[in-house]
Amino acid sequence: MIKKIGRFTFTVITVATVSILSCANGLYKSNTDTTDSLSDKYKDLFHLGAAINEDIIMGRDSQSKNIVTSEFNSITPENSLKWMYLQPFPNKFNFGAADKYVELGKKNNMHIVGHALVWHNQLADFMKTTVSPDEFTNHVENHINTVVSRYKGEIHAWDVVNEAFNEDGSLRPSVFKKQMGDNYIEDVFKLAETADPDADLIYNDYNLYKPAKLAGVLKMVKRLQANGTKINAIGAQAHWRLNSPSLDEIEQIILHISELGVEVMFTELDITVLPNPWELVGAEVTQNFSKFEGDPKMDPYPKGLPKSVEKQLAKRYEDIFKLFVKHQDKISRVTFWGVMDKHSWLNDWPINGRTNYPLLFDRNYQPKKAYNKLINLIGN
Ligand code: 9MR
Repeated sequence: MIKKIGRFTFTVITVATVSILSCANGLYKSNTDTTDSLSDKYKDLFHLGAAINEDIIMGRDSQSKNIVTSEFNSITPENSLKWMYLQPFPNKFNFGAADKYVELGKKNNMHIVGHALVWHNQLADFMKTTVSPDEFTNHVENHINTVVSRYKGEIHAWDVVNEAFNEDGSLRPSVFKKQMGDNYIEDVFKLAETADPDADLIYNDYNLYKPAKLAGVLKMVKRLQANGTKINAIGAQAHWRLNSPSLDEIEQIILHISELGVEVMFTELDITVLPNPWELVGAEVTQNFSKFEGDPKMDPYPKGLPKSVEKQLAKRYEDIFKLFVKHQDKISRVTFWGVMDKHSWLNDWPINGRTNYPLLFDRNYQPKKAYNKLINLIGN
């Protein structure tokens, strides 16, 4: 028991000097005793991953990198493999960061995820201005063939298509749909399969706790299956809140997806603790919230998270993971969208410049209460 609570308590007791220095400098101390890391604890259940940014990939943030290589056994590139970075101009590929990313994963024996081949966001400008459908389709084929083949056998799983559905379950009117037609999802899954027949192929999206949206995605999966098109998993992104979605809603995602015989992945987990501007101004997602920038009501914890909220966050993570453990046979990966709070995208979305606390490691690279809850959930 002491061992379980004690990964970090243990450090404090036995190597007090080092540990005090560690905290003062904000250093993450990797595990030196025999206590398991987070991914060790969950290794028989599912992969545990983190999305990593370019500073980590390029070796400019060694403390985050130490956390990633000690605590997680899977990585996803937060931005570096998106189209606008990989192929900013027609047939001009930049593989610098992508190669380093894959090298990091291989060196540490990790489950390496590719994110994302087809997405309307962070797409190269030339794709938005290409007018002929044939030319557009050729670019998509070239992109998928070039990128997936380059990392064949090295990137184990690809987010082939990201965020293709509207909230009502209809197909988003993206440039891919416009140029390639309503069957484009199936077409690009086939291209990815041809380029690396052994890679796992994932469809990834947010808000799948909304029944109408999930229904749209499930219908697409059934169509692919009926046509013999390979699809291994649905990735539910999991950008969630302290009180929403409910555990029941999350469980429904797991049950519905697994019913189709595909794996369930929670691919972008983080939990915001900040006020939600949509509650103030309605649900219009295209709102510009810049008027809230600098408003203390919308950024209540600039100097630290109150103990009560920290506890709430830890409990929320614990409840969610209890559910994941219950359905471990259906879930193959859980990935956090980032490593430590300071670098989370949620500090700048949907309002710029706030102080958010959505992850397991704090601004000093130290594990939070939520981390301990997740470690303690699994026995030795
Ligand atoms: O975390 C990413 C952030 O750094 C980028 O600015 C943003 C641009 O849209 O994309 C973020 O990652 C997104 C992911 O690729 C797809 N699902 C939603 C994630 C959060 O926006």
